[in-house]
This record gives sequence, structure tokens and C-alpha cells, in this order.
Amino acid sequence: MDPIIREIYDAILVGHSKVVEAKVPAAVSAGLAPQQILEEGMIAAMAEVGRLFEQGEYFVPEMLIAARAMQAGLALLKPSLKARNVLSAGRVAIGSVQGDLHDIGKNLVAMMLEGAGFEVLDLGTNVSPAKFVAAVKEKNAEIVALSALLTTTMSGMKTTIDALAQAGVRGRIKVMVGGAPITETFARQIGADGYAPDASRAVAMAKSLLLTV
Ligand code: B1M
Repeated sequence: MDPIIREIYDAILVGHSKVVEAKVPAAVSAGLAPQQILEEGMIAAMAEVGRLFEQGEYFVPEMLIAARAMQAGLALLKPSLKARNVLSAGRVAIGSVQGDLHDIGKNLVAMMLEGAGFEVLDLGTNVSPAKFVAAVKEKNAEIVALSALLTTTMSGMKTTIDALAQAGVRGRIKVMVGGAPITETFARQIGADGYAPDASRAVAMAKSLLLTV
């Protein structure tokens, strides 16, 4: 692993935001690819945080400070991650479903969609089905993008899809879902139009869904 990327990885692992804030721009200036910094330095560190939590070596406070360091790095990496020369693509309402407070992956997807020229309405975390419905009715979102990180909140995706149908707007939008516990099979079972396992494939999925709106 590149030494600067290693430093970013280590700093996220122990939640040293200041080091992350210094090293991410240094890595970009050194000519490292933003995607490599993101995947090898940042996402890999969060995966390790998850492993340590599972093994009882990390607890919620450690996860939280690691997440803060990750967010600090993401904010600095955002301009470099944004793709260039892409025309406006469509309007996406994105949020972490009701009960779910995880937002790093959702933010990453939002960032990449913005970078690809989508207009993104970020509804935040713990978003109720009614808020997604309102985003479609009042802000004319064409795609509703649902993120969930907990097995206990996955069902909120189906509840949201049902609420969109009940509100009479399901037919004019596309719903895409993602997040660590989500699978293609689950997406199909709950009646979503698309699933993506990561942020870059979320962009490809959003583009292909818009062709069929
Ligand atoms: Co939480 N947490 N957490 N946590 N947390 C997990 C998810 C967990 C797997 C950890 C573990 O046990 N190994 C576990 C869930 C277990 C389960 O459900 N089976 C867990 C738990 C249990 C909990 C709590 C219940 C802990 C507690 O309180 N006892 C609690 C729940 C809070 C709540 O939501 N109600 C909790 C709290 C937290 C913190 C607040 C401390 C913090 C979140 C901070 C924040 O997000 N601002 C946190 C963190 C940091 C994690 C881990 C360590 C990292 C998550 C992350 O940011 N990953 C996580 C372990 C892990 O994932 N390995 C864990 C990096 C991120 C880039 O990846 O979010 O997967 P990810 O996003 C990816 C893809 O999934 C995809 O693209 C992204 C980029 O490639 N994607 C989409 C995501 N959304 C998408 C949407 C799309 C398409 C793709 O289309 C719409």
C-alpha cells in the first residue's frame, strides 16, 4: 500500500481527523487517484472498524470517531471525486431509511451522483416514508434512492416503496436501493427497480433507470 494511503487508513482506524485532513490533500497533490485513496485508504479502514466492532475490540464511541475522521476526509476528497464534463442527468431524492443513522455510504453515493451531474436532494438519515413521498410530490424527484446499513432497518425500504405506491406516485418514479446488507434478490423481493453494491455502480444504475422513467 502507498505510504500516504497507509497513513490515511491508520488515522481513520483510530479516528485522528486532523491527520486525515492533512493526508488526504497530500495524497491528491502527490498524484494518487482519488478512487484509490477512497477505496484503499478510507473504505478499507471503515471495513476494519466494522470487523473490530464485531470482535468486541471496538465499541460505538470508536466507531463514531472513526466515522467522523472518514467524513472529514470525504469532504476534502469530494472535489477530486466529482466527474467532469457531465451534463445534468436527473433529480434524485436520497436518504437513509427510517431508524437508520448511518450516512457515510449514503453521502458517498450522493456525492458520486452529484459528480455525475444529477441534482441530489439529500434528505439525511432516519428518513420517514412520508418524507420520501413529499420529495417526489413537492420536488419532483425522478429517482428515490434508499440506503440501509442495518438488517433491522432494511424493511423500511419496503415500507417506503409501499408508501410511494399508496401516494399514487410509484408509477412515475424509479426506486433504487443499496447498503451493506442489501442484495439484488432483496431488492427484487421488495419491488425496487434497481440495486447497486457501491457508489460508482449506483451512478451507473441511476443513469440506466432514468432511461426507463
Ligand atoms: Co454501525 N453498524 N451501528 N455505526 N456501523 C454497522 C453497519 C455493523 C455492520 C457493524 C458490525 O456489527 N460489524 C452493524 C450492523 C449489524 C446488522 O445490522 N446486521 C452496526 C450496528 C449494530 C450499529 C448499532 C446498532 C450499534 C449500537 O448502537 N449498538 C448502531 C445503530 C444506529 C442506527 O443507525 N440506528 C450503530 C451506530 C453506528 C455509528 C453511529 C457509531 C457509526 C455511523 C456513523 C455515520 O454513518 N455517520 C457506525 C459505523 C461507522 C458502522 C460501520 C463500522 C461502518 C459503516 C460505514 O460507514 N461504512 C459498520 C460496519 C461495516 O460496514 N463494516 C457498522 C463505509 C461506507 C462507505 O460503506 O455504508 O456500506 P457503506 O456504503 C457503501 C455501500 O453499502 C453502498 O455504497 C457505499 C459506498 O461504496 N451503498 C449504496 C450504501 N448506500 C447505498 C445506496 C445505494 C447504492 C449503494 O442506492 C440508493
